[in-house]
Amino acid sequence: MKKYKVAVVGATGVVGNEMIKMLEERNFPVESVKFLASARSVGKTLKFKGKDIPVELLTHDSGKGMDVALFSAGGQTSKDFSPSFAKAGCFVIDNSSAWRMDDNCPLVVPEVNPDDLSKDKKIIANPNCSTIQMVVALKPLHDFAKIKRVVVSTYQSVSGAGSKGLADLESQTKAYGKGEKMPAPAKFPYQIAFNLIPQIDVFDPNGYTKEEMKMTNETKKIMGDKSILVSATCVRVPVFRSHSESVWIETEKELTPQKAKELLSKAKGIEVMDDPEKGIYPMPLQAENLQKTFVGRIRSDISCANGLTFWVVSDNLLKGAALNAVEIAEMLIAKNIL
Ligand code: NAP
Ligand code: 3JN
Repeated sequence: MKKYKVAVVGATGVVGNEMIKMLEERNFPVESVKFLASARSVGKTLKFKGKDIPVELLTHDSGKGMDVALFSAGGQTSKDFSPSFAKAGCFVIDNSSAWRMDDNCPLVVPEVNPDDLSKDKKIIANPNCSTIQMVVALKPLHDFAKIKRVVVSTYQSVSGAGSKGLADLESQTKAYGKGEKMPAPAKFPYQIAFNLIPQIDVFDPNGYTKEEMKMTNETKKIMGDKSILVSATCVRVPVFRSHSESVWIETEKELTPQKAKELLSKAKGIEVMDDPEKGIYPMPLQAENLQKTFVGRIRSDISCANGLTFWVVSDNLLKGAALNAVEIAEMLIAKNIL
């Protein structure tokens, strides 16, 4: 089997760390790895399959000789450096929002739109975590009943906000437990422990946040259907890992909960956990470190015709970020593009 030279850009970050683990766990055919980050990290080493790999400084020459690079170093770094990787012939799979809405860049969830990948499109965007887990569940339902409208509320864990987000929840919870003065938040605008913050990212003039508008715009592009209407409310919750979503859809054709369960049970990447009488439904703690998207609480909306509502949970650092990126690379290989 052919093996590939793989770069991880932002290797020292929360998502970068998961990318390295996914490459290892999924036994991605690696010939060599290169771990890249900022000047702050030069001198550090990271483990790959038991070996110490030095972290190198990201430069415009870093892509030379590489086959594929997984980027998770923020939008500006991606805007600055992805083009030089692509020019060197290296495929870039970027986790930031930098390229998602660019018409020349595919925005891909392998279960939904693998055919958007092509040889000549070297920069590929990985969608936002909240979008990914939602479209994995929407796709089989859309193919059967055509979704007209989606109303979604998210319950997003602090790991979506990186290492400072994780540190805020940990330090605030510890301080509360010890009866100490609450430390000032380092990442979020307010205390997150024992609280909910109905703001993720900054507000747009239309009253939605940028995170919410990502869900609207990315869903249309991935599903290849501009007519799907999406209204999102994104909320940060005091959970370390895994995002949860309450999703409501209105379909053109009738879709019973039984049919939805059947379609979702057969869909790749999904596990239906839906037995309310036994108290079985997905929860963020149970989804942690797992590679599936879990769906439960599937029921008809009693307030309107052709309405269906359900609950979706997935590990935001895996399917929402690192796993989807590695699956895109695997799909490039399966399609003989890489
Ligand atoms: P993080 O823990 O803060 O890590 C940031 C990483 O980027 C670190 O490795 C950092 O290197 C590197 N970096 C920052 N500036 C750099 C520069 N100028 N040159 C090279 N490397 C640089 O953040 P994270 O949670 O892993 O998230 C990273 C990015 O992934 C986010 O900004 C976002 O764009 C994307 N993300 C996407 C999703 C999604 O929904 N798919 C979810 C979360 C994050 P140093 O350690 O050297 O500073
Ligand atoms: O907050 C979350 O749960 C997900 C955050 C994603 C994120 C964080 C910082 C910058 C993104 C993203 O992937 O949309 C970005 C970005 O715009 O690149």
